[in-house]
Amino acid sequence: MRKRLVAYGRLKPHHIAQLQQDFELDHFIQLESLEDPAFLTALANANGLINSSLKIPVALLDKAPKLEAIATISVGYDNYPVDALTQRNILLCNTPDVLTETTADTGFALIMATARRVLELADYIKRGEWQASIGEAQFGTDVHGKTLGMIGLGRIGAAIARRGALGFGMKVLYSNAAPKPHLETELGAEYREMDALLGEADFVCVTVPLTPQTKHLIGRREFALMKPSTIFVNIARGKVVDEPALIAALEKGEIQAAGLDVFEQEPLSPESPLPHMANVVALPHIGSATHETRDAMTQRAIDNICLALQGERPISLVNEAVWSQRQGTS
Ligand code: 8YV
Repeated sequence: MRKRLVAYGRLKPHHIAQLQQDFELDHFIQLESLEDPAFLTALANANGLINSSLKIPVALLDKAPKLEAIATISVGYDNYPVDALTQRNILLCNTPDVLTETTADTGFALIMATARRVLELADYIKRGEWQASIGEAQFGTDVHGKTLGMIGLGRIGAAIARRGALGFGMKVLYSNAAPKPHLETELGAEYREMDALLGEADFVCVTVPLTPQTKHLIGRREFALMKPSTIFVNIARGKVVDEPALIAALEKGEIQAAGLDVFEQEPLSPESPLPHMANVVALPHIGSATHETRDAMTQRAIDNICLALQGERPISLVNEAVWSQRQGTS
């Protein structure tokens, strides 16, 4: 009997056709609530789930007793109860690698846009205010040759650091759970304790995953350690930063500017002052959002779920323990 798959999120026709070749597919583009009866019926019979942005609570797993594997169309997996999935022997697969360079491009776009005040000055010209040569009030800050402080130096962090060091002659500092000797050799990157990095860097760029340990990693104390000229960039997850502390630091001039792709609440609350602040460039979580990369991420998720449901090892697996257990090696 063919296995049953639930897919959540917008998919291109060729991706849907591919899934329908192998599975009985129940596809949901948007749900008002996780209690949607059609969704719950589909989930009750599903062997697999492919998901872009639904947050999956443990209680939902109780409603999916046949679930063998989940493929998320994202590298981050903070939307999933990983321990509960592992306990239930459910594989969780993600999409690293294919989005690394695109997300690093977005990170660098934020560095450039904040430092050179791109949006603010594009608005200035749109308002018809460019009537004489610009003056010091419109000057920006150099990026090349400055010090880039990376909080987290995983795949995406390393790709941003590479752009900084090799493309812009920046000195790279990093703070990370594990030292990265190969990047020290390749980029001349230097390890720092986080507090020291915050005081030294001209640009502080956050790329750590969201975990209980990194929630509000950057808050009032950390902003106070930064220089008034620091430009802060968050391309990771909003909850890594205490947002009221960030707003206060920007208002008080404790830091110069912020480039933000992610927020504590997404979509961003209409009440948030952040997108309206002159020294903030706010983007609607577009880190990996290009045609090419989203296609590649979806294809990776499809490949992962196909392999997992055929009993083969998925390409990118979050909870390795489930696979080892299935192989009888743990
Ligand atoms: C996702 C992301 O596409 O991959 C991630 O972790 O943040 C984005 O690139 C987004 O979460 C929607 O699934």
